[in-house]
Amino acid sequence: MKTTRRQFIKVTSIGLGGVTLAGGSLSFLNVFKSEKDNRGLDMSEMTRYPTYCDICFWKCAAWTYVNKEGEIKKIEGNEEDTHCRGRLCPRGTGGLGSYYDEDRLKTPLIRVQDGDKQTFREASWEEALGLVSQKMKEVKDKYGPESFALIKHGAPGTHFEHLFLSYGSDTIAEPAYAQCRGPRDDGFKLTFGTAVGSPEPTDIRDAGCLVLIGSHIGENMHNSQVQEVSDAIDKGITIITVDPRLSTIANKSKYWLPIRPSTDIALLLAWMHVLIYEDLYDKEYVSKYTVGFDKLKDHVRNFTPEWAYTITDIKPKAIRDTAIEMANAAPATIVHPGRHVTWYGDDTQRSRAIAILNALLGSWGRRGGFYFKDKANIPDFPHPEYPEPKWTWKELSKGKYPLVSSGITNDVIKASIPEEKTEHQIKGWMIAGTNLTQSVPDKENILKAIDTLEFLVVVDTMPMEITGYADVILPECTYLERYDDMRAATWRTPSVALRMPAVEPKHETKPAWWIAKQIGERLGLHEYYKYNDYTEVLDWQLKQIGSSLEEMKKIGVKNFERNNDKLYLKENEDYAFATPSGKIELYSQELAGLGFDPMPVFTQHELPPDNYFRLIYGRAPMHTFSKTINNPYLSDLRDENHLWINPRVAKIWDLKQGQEVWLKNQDNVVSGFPIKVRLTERIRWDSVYMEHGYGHNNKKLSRAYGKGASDSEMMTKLMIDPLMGGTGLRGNFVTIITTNPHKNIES
Ligand SMILES: Nc1nc2c(c(=O)[nH]1)N[C@H]1C(S)=C(S)[C@@H](COP(=O)(O)OP(=O)(O)OC[C@H]3O[C@@H](n4cnc5c(=O)[nH]c(N)nc54)[C@H](O)[C@@H]3O)O[C@H]1N2
Ligand SMILES: Nc1nc2c(c(=O)[nH]1)N[C@H]1C(S)=C(S)[C@@H](COP(=O)(O)OP(=O)(O)OC[C@H]3O[C@@H](n4cnc5c(=O)[nH]c(N)nc54)[C@H](O)[C@@H]3O)O[C@H]1N2
Ligand code: SF4
Ligand SMILES: [Mo]
Repeated sequence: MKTTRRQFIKVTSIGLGGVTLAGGSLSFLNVFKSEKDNRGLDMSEMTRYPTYCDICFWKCAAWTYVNKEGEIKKIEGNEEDTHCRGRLCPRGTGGLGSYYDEDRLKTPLIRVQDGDKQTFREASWEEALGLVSQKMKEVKDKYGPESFALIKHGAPGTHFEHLFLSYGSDTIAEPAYAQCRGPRDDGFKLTFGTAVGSPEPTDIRDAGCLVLIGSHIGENMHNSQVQEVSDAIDKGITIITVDPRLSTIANKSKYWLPIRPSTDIALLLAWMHVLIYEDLYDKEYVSKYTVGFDKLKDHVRNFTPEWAYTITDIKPKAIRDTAIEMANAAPATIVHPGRHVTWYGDDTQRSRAIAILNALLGSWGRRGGFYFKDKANIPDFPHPEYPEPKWTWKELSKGKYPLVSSGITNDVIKASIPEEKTEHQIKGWMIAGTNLTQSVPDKENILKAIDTLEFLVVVDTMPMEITGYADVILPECTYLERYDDMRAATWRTPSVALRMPAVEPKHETKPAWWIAKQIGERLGLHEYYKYNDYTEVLDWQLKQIGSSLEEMKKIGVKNFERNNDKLYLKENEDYAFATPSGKIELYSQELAGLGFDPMPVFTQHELPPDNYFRLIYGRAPMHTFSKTINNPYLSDLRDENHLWINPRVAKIWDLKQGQEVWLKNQDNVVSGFPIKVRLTERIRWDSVYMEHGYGHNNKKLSRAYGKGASDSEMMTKLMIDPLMGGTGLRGNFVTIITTNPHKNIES
């Protein structure tokens, strides 16, 4: 087998015809508000099995319904579950499409050389697992286990993490950090001593005012969060949305502030200025719980709304009025920390500014602000200590980014390119549950790394782009066909939820726990796998917390009393925050010590050059990233994205509604596929917007191939956060091409 110069293998799949769901396509709102049985299914004929949804990371507990013929008919929210309150979002309801998708990976595949062409051939599990463990052994013997990296996301991650730690490698990274919420969690930790975490401990149900900086809740479909916002709207909450685009939630807000993209820190500083200089902040809270107030007051002295207006495009009156709204509702005011916050490279500082604003409003630890979260502590199944690796992900990033707190995908990628001459070299990758070329904006380096890796194994459910580069593809079964770890996420009250198979795995697919164990045993790590079946692990763990697998199979989700009675701070109570000073750090001594700005400052970022627009992007409500675009039911809801353009711009450019255009970015990268124009006043003139996840270029994805354009493809400029290594994605500019730039090279 040739292991260098991997060609990306595209094989046109043989279509088996779309699988249809009784009752036709899913309607977005109807599904979200669906009543049981609205498709006339005879429920008495069904058996239900508990699961928690895997279509996104909100992990709603649900029931999978299977008929007498053993067919999955529907998935419904578990009424007892706080994450979903009995209702799934459209993606969760359409989740069974991931099971029925005829394009699924079906058997292990091994790359082979056929003349000058490379292709995949089907292989038995025995052969594929043998090859993976042989390669892992080889890398361990030649370079040390640390040189085999795991890049993972989501459910399969924990199973392979255990495998890698047992094998001796903690060279582990995932896009959820440097491409998602890393800067937010690090920024809040610097300020309050606690990361925000997931789900966010925002007490929206009791909030009087909600400020959303970009966060497009409603398109960002995190279930109970959307439900709490929706209830709060009914109760008359004041929403202030800062977004260059009239998002769904901006449309429901009392104030929409269509900010010039990249200038949010100026607005945040001006809000601080108004709260402090107009005496609107929570004085008692600030004096009792914070340090550095006088320095902050000095710092924001000149950051008036008039100053911010010239930068942000937001009128001084709007800035004052919204600050007053926040103060009026405080402490039941939430300045939402956001979630995908890797925007402009100063994201930890923007998150700090958001945290500081919340501190001035006294909302951390207060009803209607942020509650103190709690969770069920599930112990690890007993195993020997993990061996101590000689180096880990930390050594790849720590010297560069002093506050890095999790593995950075881009640093793992860099350390896999010999020309980069990094101190530690990576030779093999396992990729599980992340479509790296769509989710990590470093395609050139990804391809360079892949070109020289000694071995690449991908564990996925679908023939996604990343599988095209693998030496071995291991097909995982979907979440509806497997056990996984218990869900024990943080919340107002602790809970656990079980995922169990509703049906046997289709084709030759297998669960991640099984794949990891098989590889582990081939590597001689039997001591770390002292069970025959994962049910033994789950039952043991559940028994430690007063439940059992038998009980959980019946109820699916179990709610517990809080371990700690403190949901909010008590009136005037003494409280030590987990920061170096024990206080909320408005001024960060830690940042000052590291030579960084101890309080957030505004930096002017580059604005789009003439004839270019800033490329901004967000979520399609019925899709999750790139992974659901091929889902038969969800693709039915929206199978392509559109390019939002302001009509005034369109007039100058002579663009028509629905017209196909191509994009070219500042580095002359041209989009592979066209995207249709959507003319709308809902976007500023200086930006264009598209939903992330589309523009698949693997022909094996029969529904998703060539539909819409990929935002990732246009992201060749990264704005790196010097504190923690986050990759800001919004510094890319695009111009519009109206004639097909690929015409001459198309076959
Ligand atoms: N349906 C659905 N829901 C999801 C997901 C999904 O894939 N599908 N993914 C989940 C995950 S993992 C995450 S991290 C979250 C992400 O969701 P959020 O954290 O809510 O969203 P962001 O990606 O930060 O922001 C997108 C919004 O920012 C606006 N924006 C662009 N530039 C700027 C700017 O400079 N300033 C301001 N103020 N706004 C700007 C865009 O117009 C857009 O409305 O969504 C979660 N929910
Ligand atoms: N351009 C751009 N890049 C982004 C973002 C953006 O908005 N725009 N968003 C960023 C954010 S916030 C996040 S959180 C990341 C998300 O990044 P990723 O998690 O990488 O998202 P996906 O592209 O959906 O890739 C998920 C992969 O997991 C596979 N998969 C699905 N289910 C299973 C399963 O059960 N088992 C296994 N083994 N595999 C499975 C899918 O087929 C797919 O290949 O992307 C980040 N990158
Ligand atoms: S929010 Fe939707 S997609 Fe995410 S876990 Fe819940 S039901 Fe599934
Ligand atoms: Mo994310």
